[in-house]
Amino acid sequence: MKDIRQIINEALEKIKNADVAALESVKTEYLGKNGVLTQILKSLSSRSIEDKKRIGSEANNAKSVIEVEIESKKENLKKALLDEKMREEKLDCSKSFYFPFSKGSFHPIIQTMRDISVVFKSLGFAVAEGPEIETEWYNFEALNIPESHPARDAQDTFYLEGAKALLRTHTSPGQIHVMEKHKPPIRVIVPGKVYRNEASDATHFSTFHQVEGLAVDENVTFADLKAVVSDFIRKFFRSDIGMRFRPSHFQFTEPSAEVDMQCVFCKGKGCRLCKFSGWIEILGCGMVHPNVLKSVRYDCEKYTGYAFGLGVERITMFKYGIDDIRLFYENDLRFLRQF
Ligand code: FA5
Repeated sequence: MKDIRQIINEALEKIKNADVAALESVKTEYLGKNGVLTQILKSLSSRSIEDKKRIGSEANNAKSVIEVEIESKKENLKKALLDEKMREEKLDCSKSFYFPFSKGSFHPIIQTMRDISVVFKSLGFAVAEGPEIETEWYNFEALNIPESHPARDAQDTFYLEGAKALLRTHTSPGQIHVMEKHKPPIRVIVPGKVYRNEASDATHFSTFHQVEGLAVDENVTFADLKAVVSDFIRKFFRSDIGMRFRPSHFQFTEPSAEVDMQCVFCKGKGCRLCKFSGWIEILGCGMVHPNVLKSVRYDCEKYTGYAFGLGVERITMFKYGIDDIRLFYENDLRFLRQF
């Protein structure tokens, strides 16, 4: 009894003054395989049953006392270390300091794509992505534009050399990817970069961005399309800006329409930008053509849908009053810093 009490006192004294490394040696010395207390317990085999009970219980009790003390000392040491670190690394957030770099910002096109996504998400649309390199099937055939159809010439295509692949000319192939993977009901937008082999001017560029929209379900009508597009434009521009639906033609929609916005540069009077019409086209849309639904094996008797493709550069020009699309891609910091 006396010995064990002495052992405890001795161990507690060592623990009191130990650092992290010393704690480990104390642990080995008393509780380890060949530790003092383990030896005592091992030696009991030759003793009487009464001794075994009494000394065994005292030794086990001593083991737990020492173990608890080591753990609590460890915690205290850890806390002290952390406190010291916090003291050393303390930041005075009230101090102002000189930061020699100007803050970066998102490119206006990326910012617009994010803003567009926020509005459509609020209208219940999910956001998906499609590849920029496509096959003719996704970019044309599945969209009801067969080979040798004149509609293929309407979008001058960059073909990849030696491969039967091309740079997508619009985000509409995104419709096919989504429908192949999911069953109706579908409400999705597909934002992305598109490429066309065409000459640039103030409102056209060879690389630009579109946001595709697609909704497919039972009983979807043109009225739903009109409501969603009008609601989007109101929310995006935060005003009742002049807009009109104009009948048009796309192979993948029937009926088809284009949406024009009243030219913000001349307020509809007619200028160089709107080609003196007072309106600038911002999106194409329509009811998904039954052949497109068939190409993804949807039941076109049961489901109908609408789709739209929005020009991101065009609506960014509108929002900020930018009169030349090429400004987005010149990387002139004086232009970019305004956003
Ligand atoms: C299309 O690309 C169709 N895929 C849109 C569509 C989708 C119709 C779904 C029906 C259903 P379009 O070629 O008109 O259509 O282009 C759509 C929009 O992209 C245009 O309204 C315009 O805002 C923008 N756009 C077209 N060409 C250019 C260009 N070269 N530079 C910048 N923006 C362009």
